[in-house]
Amino acid sequence: MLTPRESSSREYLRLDGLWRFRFDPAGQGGTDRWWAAPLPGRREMPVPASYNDLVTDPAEREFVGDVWYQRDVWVPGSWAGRRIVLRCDAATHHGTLWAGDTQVAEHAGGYTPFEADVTALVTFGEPLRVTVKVGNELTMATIPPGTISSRPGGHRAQRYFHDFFNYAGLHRSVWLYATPASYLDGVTVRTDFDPATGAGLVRYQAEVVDDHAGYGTALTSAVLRDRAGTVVARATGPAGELPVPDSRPWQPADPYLYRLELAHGEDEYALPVGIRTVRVAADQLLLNGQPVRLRGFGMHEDGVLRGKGHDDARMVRDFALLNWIGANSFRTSHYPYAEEVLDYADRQGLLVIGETPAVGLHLSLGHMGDPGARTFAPNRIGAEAAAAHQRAISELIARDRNHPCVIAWSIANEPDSAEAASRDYFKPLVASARELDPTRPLCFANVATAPPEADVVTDLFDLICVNRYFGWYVDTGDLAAAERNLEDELRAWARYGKPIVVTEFGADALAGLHALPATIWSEDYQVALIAASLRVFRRIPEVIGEHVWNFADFATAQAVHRPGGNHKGVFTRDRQPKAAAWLLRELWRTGDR
Ligand code: GCB
Repeated sequence: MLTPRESSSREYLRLDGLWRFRFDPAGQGGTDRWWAAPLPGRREMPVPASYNDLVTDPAEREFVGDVWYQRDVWVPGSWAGRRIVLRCDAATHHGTLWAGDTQVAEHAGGYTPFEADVTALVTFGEPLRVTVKVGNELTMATIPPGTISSRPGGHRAQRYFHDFFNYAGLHRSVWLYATPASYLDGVTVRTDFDPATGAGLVRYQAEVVDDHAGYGTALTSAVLRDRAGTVVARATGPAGELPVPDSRPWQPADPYLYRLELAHGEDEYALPVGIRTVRVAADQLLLNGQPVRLRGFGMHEDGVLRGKGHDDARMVRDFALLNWIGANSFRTSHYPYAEEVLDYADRQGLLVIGETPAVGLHLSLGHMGDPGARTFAPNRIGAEAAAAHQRAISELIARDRNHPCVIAWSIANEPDSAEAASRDYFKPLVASARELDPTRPLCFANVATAPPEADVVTDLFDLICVNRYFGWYVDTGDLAAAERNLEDELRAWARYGKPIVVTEFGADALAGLHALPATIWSEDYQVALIAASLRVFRRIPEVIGEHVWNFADFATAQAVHRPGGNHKGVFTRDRQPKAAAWLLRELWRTGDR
C-alpha cells in the first residue's frame, strides 16, 4: 500500500469535510443495511475529527459501540478506465467500509490505513455513496486492550488501561484515488552512508501489480534526483541500487531529501528519500556514524474540539514549539501518528521513535489496573491480543519504513515486563519486527514496576527506554529523594551497556498555579523536578536521551486525579508555554549536552 500522492499518472480526492453521521447504540445499522441508503436524520460530523468533544450529551461523548459516517462523491469522468481506490487513513478503532451497496474492507486497529479497489463499483455520471462504520470498543482481543461492562440503566461502559481519552471516529483523511490499471503497489527503501567517504547508497524494492500479460518487470525503473532536480542515479527493474558517491546525508541540522521517482509502465510514483544510517554501538546511538542525543518529548495527537483528529494547523504549531524549545526528537506515544506528521518530520529534521498502539498491557498498573492482576494469560493478554499486536507492528513498519525521521520502533508502552510470561509473549514479536525491518533499533518503554532486577525482556531489545516518575508517583514532593533514587535506578540500567533513553519523566502542573517553596501541581514544582532529572541524566553517560512527559496537556478518562485531563504538559493544551518550557529552552538551546 502506498501513501496517496499525485503524479503524472495519479490523482486523488481527499474526502475531508462534513459527513452524514449516526450513532448506532442498538446495533441496528447492520440489520437495517444503513449503507444501502442515505443515513436518516440531519446529523453531520467533520472528517477528520473525533466526534466525542463535538457533542453535548455525556452519553454520546462516552458512547461505546458503532457510529456511521456517510457521504456521496462524484468520481471524475476522466478516471474512466483507471483503477480507483477508496482509502481510510484511520478509523479508530475498527472500520468497515462500503462503496455503494458493497462492503469492500474491514480493518481492526485505529491508527493505520486500509483501502479497497472499488473500480468495478463506480458508475460514472452518478455519485458513489461511501459509508464507514467505526467501532470504538476495546476488548482483550484488541490493541490497545480494554473491557466493557453493562451499567444499571442499560448503557455500556468502556474501561481501558491507558492514560488518554478513548477518542473515536474518522481521525484522518478518507481518500479516493486513481492509478493506471498496472501500478506500483509498494516500495521499501533502505539507505547506507559512509561517513568517511560521504558515499551514500539507496536500495529500493518495488512491488508492482501488472494486469497486462507480458508487460514485464523490466518496465520498472527508478531515478534519484537531488533537491535541484538533477539526476544523481538511475536503475531499472523492480529492485535495485542507486549509488550516490558524494551524498548529502539526512540529519536534524540538515534534513536533506532526495526524490526517488519510480515508474512502472504508465504509473509514476515519487517519494522523498533521506540518506542516513542509524545503529546502536555499545552504549551509543549513532546517526550517520555519529553519537546522537535525544532531547524532546512523548507527545499525543490531542487537541480541543478535534480530539485525535489530524490537524495541519496543530501540527505546524507543535513543530514550531519543538523548534523553539530546542527539541530534536519525539516518540509517537502511544500509537502511530498521521502520515502527515512523519512527512513533516522528514522535512523538519525531527528524529522520531515510532510506537505501536500496544499501550496498557499491564492489567495491575496503578489507578487503572486491578492490584495483583496477571496480564499475559489466556482470556487476558493472550493469543488473540498477540495476533493483533503482531498485525499492529507489521502495519506500522509497512507504513513508516521509508521515513528517514524514524530512527527506532517502540513496540509497546509499559507492558508488565516483570511478569515471567511476558518473555514468551514478546520474543516472537521482537523476532518478527526484526525480520520486517533489520535496519532500525527496537525498543519498548519500560514501566516502574519492572526495574532491572525484575524485568525479563530488556535483553531482547537494542535501546533501553524507561518511563520514571520519581518525585511524582513515588517520592511525591521530595525532590532530594527523587534525585537519588532516579540516579540509582539509571545506574543499574547502565549495567546492560546499552544506550538509555528516559522516554518519560515529569510532573503535572496546573498552568498559573505557583508555589514557593515548590509543591506538587505547581509550575514551580514541575520546573524543579525536570531540572533535578536533567542533572541526573548528565551524570550518567549511558543516558543518551531525555523525553519529557508530556509535550502538552491532554485529555484522559475522567478520574479524580486528572483535573480536566493530564497536566504533565510543558505546554498547555492550547500550546502556550508553562514555566518549564522556558527552562528546557534555556538548557536545550544552549547545547549543554
Ligand atoms: C505513564 C504512561 C503515560 C501516562 C503517564 C502519566 O507512565 O506511559 O501514558 O500518561 O505515565 O502521566 O501517568
